[in-house]
Amino acid sequence: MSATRIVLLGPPGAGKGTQATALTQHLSIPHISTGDMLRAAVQAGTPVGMQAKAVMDAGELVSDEIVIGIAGERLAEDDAKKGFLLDGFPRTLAQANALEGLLNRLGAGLDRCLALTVDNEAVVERLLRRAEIEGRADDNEGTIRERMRVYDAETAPLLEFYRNRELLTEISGTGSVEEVRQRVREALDS
Ligand code: B4P
Repeated sequence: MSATRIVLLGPPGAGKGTQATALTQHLSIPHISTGDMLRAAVQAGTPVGMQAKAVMDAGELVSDEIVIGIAGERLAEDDAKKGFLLDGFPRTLAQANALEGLLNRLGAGLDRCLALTVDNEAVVERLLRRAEIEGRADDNEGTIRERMRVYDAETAPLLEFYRNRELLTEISGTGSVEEVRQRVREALDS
């Protein structure tokens, strides 16, 4: 089977992490989440984690330099040769251009960009529910709204970027986790 290389886009709380977990198990490819990698760095107290913590807690984006560095290192690992699903990366045009350059150098293009779309208020509710369960420092209402503003300003332009490359498929993220999972699979099969 040829490698499958997917970018998963969506605003905070759209269900990226949730759908990525199911999809990567289904496709047997690694799930690469820059959010998870950054949280692990914070937890471990590494220099990257120490720089990222305050930025993440405020709902802002960690610098392109740091994120491109950690994503690039992860994509160079052996298991990513069979494909990957990128969750939460790229999040800026600079990151998207860096990813394109990196994949060009590896002689490997992206196959698809899946973008989950959801209503803003539904997202706030989901993330506040997660706050009760997981207690993530960036899941409070003020920070959630800031993350949504940052998404609109910095990440939403990537929809156009991938549409222009004829890689974009938009999928409604509204409904149960299972309903969204079904839509994602149908989109990939089409
Ligand atoms: P992320 O970890 O990517 O956080 P996120 O946008 O909140 O998405 P997440 O995957 O966690 O949530 P999901 O939608 O699955 O990033 C965190 C921070 O790290 C960023 O704010 C930034 O500071 C930094 N960062 C990460 N990548 C970066 C980059 N490339 N550049 C710069 N900075 C970067 O799910 C949310 C909740 O909804 C879950 O509780 C889930 O159970 C629930 N849910 C999912 N689907 C549902 C459904 N269908 N119905 C009901 N609930 C659902």
